[in-house]
Amino acid sequence: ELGDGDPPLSDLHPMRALFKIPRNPPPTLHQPELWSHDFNDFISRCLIKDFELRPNVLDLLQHVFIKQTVGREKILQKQLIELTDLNHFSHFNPVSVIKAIMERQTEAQTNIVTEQLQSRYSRDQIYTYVGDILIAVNPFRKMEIYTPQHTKMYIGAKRTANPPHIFAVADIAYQSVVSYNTDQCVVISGESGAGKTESAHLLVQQLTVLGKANNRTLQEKILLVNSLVEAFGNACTAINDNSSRFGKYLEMKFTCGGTVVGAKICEYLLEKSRVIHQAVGERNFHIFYYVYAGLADRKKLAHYKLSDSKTPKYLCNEHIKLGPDIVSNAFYKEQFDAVEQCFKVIGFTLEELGSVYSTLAAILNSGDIEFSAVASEHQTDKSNITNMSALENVASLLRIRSDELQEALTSHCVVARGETIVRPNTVEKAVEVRDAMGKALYGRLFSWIVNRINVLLRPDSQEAEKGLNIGILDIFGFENFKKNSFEQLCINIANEQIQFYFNQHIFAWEQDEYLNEEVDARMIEYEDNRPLLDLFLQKPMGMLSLLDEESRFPQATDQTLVEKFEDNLKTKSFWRPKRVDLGFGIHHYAGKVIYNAAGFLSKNRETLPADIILLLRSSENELIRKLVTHPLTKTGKEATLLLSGFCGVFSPDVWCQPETTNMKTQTVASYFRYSLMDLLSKMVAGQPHFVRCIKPNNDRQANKFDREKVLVQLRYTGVLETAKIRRQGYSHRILFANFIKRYYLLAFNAHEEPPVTPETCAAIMEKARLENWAMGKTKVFLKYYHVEHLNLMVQLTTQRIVLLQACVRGWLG
Ligand code: AD9
Ligand code: MG
Repeated sequence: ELGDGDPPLSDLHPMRALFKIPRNPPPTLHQPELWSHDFNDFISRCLIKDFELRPNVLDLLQHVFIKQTVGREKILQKQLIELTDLNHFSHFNPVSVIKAIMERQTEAQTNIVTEQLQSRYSRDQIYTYVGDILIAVNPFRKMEIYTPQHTKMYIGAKRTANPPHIFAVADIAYQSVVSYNTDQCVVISGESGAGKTESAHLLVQQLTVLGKANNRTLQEKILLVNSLVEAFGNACTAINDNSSRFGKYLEMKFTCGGTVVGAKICEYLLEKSRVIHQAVGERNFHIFYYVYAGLADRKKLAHYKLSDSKTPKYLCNEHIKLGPDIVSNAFYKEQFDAVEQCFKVIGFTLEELGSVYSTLAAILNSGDIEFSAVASEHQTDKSNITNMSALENVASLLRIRSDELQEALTSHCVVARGETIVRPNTVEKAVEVRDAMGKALYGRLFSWIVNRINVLLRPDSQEAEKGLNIGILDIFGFENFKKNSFEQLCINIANEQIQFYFNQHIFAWEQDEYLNEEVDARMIEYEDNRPLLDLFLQKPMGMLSLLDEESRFPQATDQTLVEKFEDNLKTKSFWRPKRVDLGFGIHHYAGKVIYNAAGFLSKNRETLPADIILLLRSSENELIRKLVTHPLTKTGKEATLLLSGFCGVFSPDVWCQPETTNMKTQTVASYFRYSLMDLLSKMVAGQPHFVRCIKPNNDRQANKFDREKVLVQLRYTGVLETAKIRRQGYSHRILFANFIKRYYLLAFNAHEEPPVTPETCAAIMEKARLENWAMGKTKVFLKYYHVEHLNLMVQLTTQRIVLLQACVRGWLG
C-alpha cells in the first residue's frame, strides 16, 4: 500500500525485515526455528532473566513478537498476566515485556516507512499512500507531475492504476460527492514549510477541472482566490518564505451532478501582530511590499502618501533595513500586478481597490506617528505627537479629521458616575492605541476581502441550498522557534485541535460506529491528546481562561500571569524551565515547546478604544466605515449557539465594545476559542480525507532527506497507527438505501426495485465477488478497494446498457 510497484506494507513486516525472516513460507508458531534465534535473543535482552518460561507463555510471546500487534497492548497484557504466575517468575514483568515488544514493533515499522519514503523520494516519487492517507514529502523544487496529462490521468481512475498523487485525493473526494451526495473535507496537516498550502492549491486546481465549471470565468475566479488571500495572509518567516499566517478553510460548492457552482472561504486567526512587529529575519505580510513597489511603479506613491526613499517603520525591523529596495523590486511589482488582476477578475470594483490601497497606506503611515512625553502642570504623563505630517497623512488616507485622530490617540474617555471624563494617554499608551488601530484595520480589511470574495463567488441561492461541499483545510503548521510567543501558542493549540479531530475520527468515532452498528472490528489504543486540550481550553481553570482572567486585572503583569499558570496547571505537560524569565514549557503532541509570556497580556487584550472606533465610523470613505460598523464574523446568536456547551458566553464583536465593558467578551483568547469550535464543527460535517505533508529537511533543499527529521514527524502524527486502523477498519460506510441506489444494477435488472435490506446489499456484494466487507445495522462497511471495484463495475455495466440501447435503436431505426 505504499505506492506503485513497491511491496505492500504488510510484506514489510517490521520483525521480518529487521531480522531478515524469509517470507515464504511465512513463519508460524509451529516453525519456531525460523525466528527463534532472534526471539530468544530479544527475550534474553528484554528484562527476562534466568528462568524458563512455560510453553504456553512462550507461545503467546512468540505470537506477539511475530504478529503486528500494535494497539492490542492491554488485551495481550491481560492474557499474559493470566498465563503467568507472578510469584513463580520473580524477574518477569509481563507488562513491560509486552510494552518492549510493542515499542520495538512500532519503531521498526516507522523505520521501514521512513526507508520507503526515502527510497521513493530519491526516485522523485514524493507521494506515498499509507492506508488511505496520502503522505506528501516536500520536493522543494518544481516537479513535472502536475501537467494537463497528469490531470487527465487521475480523473475517475482506480487508485492502484496510477502512482500515488494529490490529484487522486481530489478525485476520491469528488467521486464521493457525486456518488453518495455527501460533503467531503480534505484535512492537510504538517509542520510549517511542509507543503500544505501548495497541496491545497493542487487540490483546487484538480477539483475545478473535475467540477467542469459551466463558465470559464468561475473556474478562473476560484483558482485566483487562493493567490489573493495569500497575498494578504502570508508572509516570509524564518522557516518558510511563503508562510500562511492564518488558517484557511476553502469550500468548493458543487451541484448533485458534480458541477462546481461557487466557493467560500473561512479564515481563522490571522496573526495581526505581524503588522506592527516582525521577529528577527521575518517580514510583514506580502501585500505591503507588493503595494509599495506597485504604486511606485505607477508613480502613485505620493498620492498614497508614501515615500520612495524612506521605508515605513512597520516594514523595516531592527535587523533588515529594506530601504528603497522595495520600491525597485521587480518581483514585488509583478506580484502587485498579479494581485490587482485577481481582484479585478474576481469582481472587485476599481473604487474598492483604491480604498484597499488607501487603507494599507494608512496603516503604513500610522506606524510612523511618533509621540513624546509632555510635562503639564498637573500631570507628567501626557503625550504629544511629534511628527504631525504622519498624522495628517493617516487622517487624509482614512478620510477622517486629523485633530480628532490626534485626540483619540493621545487621550481617552472614562465614564465615571454618569460623567464622561477625558484623560490623557502616556506615550506608552498612545503607542499601544496606534498599534492597536493598525492591527485592527488590517484584520478587518482581511475579513472584508474574504467576505467580499464569498459574496462574489456565491452560487445563486437555489443551487446553494441543494449544493454539496468539498472543504479543504490549510492551516498554519506546528511551530517551534527559538522564541515562542502568544502567536505560537495559538497556532500550536489549533494544531493540537486538528490532531484531536484526527484521533477522534480515525480512532474514537470509528470504533464507536463499529460498536453502534455491531460490526466486529479490532480496537486500537492511541495517544489521546484530550488532556492537553483540556489544559488549554477547560473552563475556568484552563490556560486560556486563566489568561482571560488575568487580562481583566489592570495591575496584572506577564510575570503574575506565568505564576498563575504555575499555581493552577498541575500536569506533567506543563512546566517552568529554570533560568528562563517568563518562560513556560508545554509538551505538545508534536514535541516540547518553550514559550515566553512577555507581551501575552497586551496581545490578549487587544482592545481598540471606543474613541477610535467612533472616529473611524465618521470616515468619508465607505470601506473604512464598513470595517468598523458591521461585525464581519459570525453573528452573536450563531456563535453563542455553537459555543453553548463548549465555551460559554461569547461575543464576536471584539472591537466594537467600549473599553469599560466586561473584558471577558473581547479578548483574543475567547475569539480564538470560538474560531476553533467553528472550524471543528465544519470539519465534522464532512467525510474526511487526510493529507500529511512531511518536511524532509530544515534547509529547504531539494534531494535532501533527513531521516531523523522525517522519523520524528511520522512518529508524532500517528501515521502508522492510522495506517493500521485504516487497513483493519472500513474507510467507507454507506447507508443501505444509498448503497442499493448506486449499485443495484450489479445484481438486479434496471427496472427492478429491490427492497432496502441488508440482504439486498449482501446480494450485490456477492455478485461483485467481494470479500472482507461487513454489514452493520444500517450501513454497509467497505474498504476503499471495494468502492473502487464497485464503481468500476457500475461504470462498465452502464456502458454496456448504453451500447445495447444504441444497438437496439439501430436495429429498429
Ligand atoms: V506554513 O505552515 O503555511 O508555514 P506550508 O503551507 O506547509 O507551510 P508551503 O506549502 O508554503 O508550506 O510550502 C513551502 C515551500 O515548499 C513552497 O513555497 C515550495 O517552494 C515548496 N513546495 C511545497 N510543496 C511543493 C510541491 N508539491 N512541489 C514543489 C513544493 N514545491
Ligand atoms: Mg501554508
